[in-house]
Amino acid sequence: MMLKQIQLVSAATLAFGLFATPTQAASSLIIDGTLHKREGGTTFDVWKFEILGTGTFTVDVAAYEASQSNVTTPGYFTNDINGDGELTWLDADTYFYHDTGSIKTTDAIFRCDDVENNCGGDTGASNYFNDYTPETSPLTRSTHLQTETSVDGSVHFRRDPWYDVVVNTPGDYQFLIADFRLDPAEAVAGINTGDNFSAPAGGFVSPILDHADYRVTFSSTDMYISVSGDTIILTPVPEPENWAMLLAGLGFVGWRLSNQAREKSSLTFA
Ligand SMILES: [Ca+2]
Ligand SMILES: [Ca+2]
Ligand SMILES: [Ca+2]
Ligand SMILES: [Ca+2]
Repeated sequence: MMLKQIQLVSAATLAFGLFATPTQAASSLIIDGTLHKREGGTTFDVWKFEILGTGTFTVDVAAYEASQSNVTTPGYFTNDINGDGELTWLDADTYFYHDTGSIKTTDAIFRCDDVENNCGGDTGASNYFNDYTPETSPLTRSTHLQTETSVDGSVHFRRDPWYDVVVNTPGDYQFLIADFRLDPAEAVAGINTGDNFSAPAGGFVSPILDHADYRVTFSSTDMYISVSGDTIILTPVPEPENWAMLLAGLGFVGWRLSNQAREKSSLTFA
């Protein structure tokens, strides 16, 4: 079951902020979800991405709700991310695919598993699929660094992917989130084969092993982010000169509406 929570700025505030300082424009979207243990493996979630122009956005995953399994280990820390009173362990692994109506191995674009691990490597070229490289990929990603401080409440954030995506080619894509590792063949088959949620070695009574929660924060400074059902929509923020035209157009519409209202009221009261 997927739950969506949208952080919205009022249109008036956003328009004013953009007009005053276009480079400060910010939009973000938080999605929550739960993966489940099934016979043969674990489930994964697919979120569709409708990207309507070029730009950049950030993907920040929070999934681990405890820093480690043993409450007696120094540095033990928890964060009940979704506030459901449970602590679960999901070693999130994420992918972008083309969206051609289903999941095919030939649609896979790239993988990002952790912060600075399986998300670019030294050359930035690893974990791209189908012969894509950072130079040719329709979406290019670069991982944030372990030296950076978590900004989304990740307690084991090295294991929670955190990366920036450059949209080189707008289009329809799919964002897949899974536990540990979801090979393209497993994605096609619809089950993360042989997978278990990271079972704690000790310290927890009755650990939760049949499901695990995640939260992903998408943010952008040059694109609006919205969600409709399981489709996330990214729309480029208009350039400042286009804003002037847009606002002029809105002014014209407002003038027409007020004129119409005046005409209507004069008809009503004539
Ligand atoms: Ca994170
Ligand atoms: Ca929880
Ligand atoms: Ca991971
Ligand atoms: Ca697997």
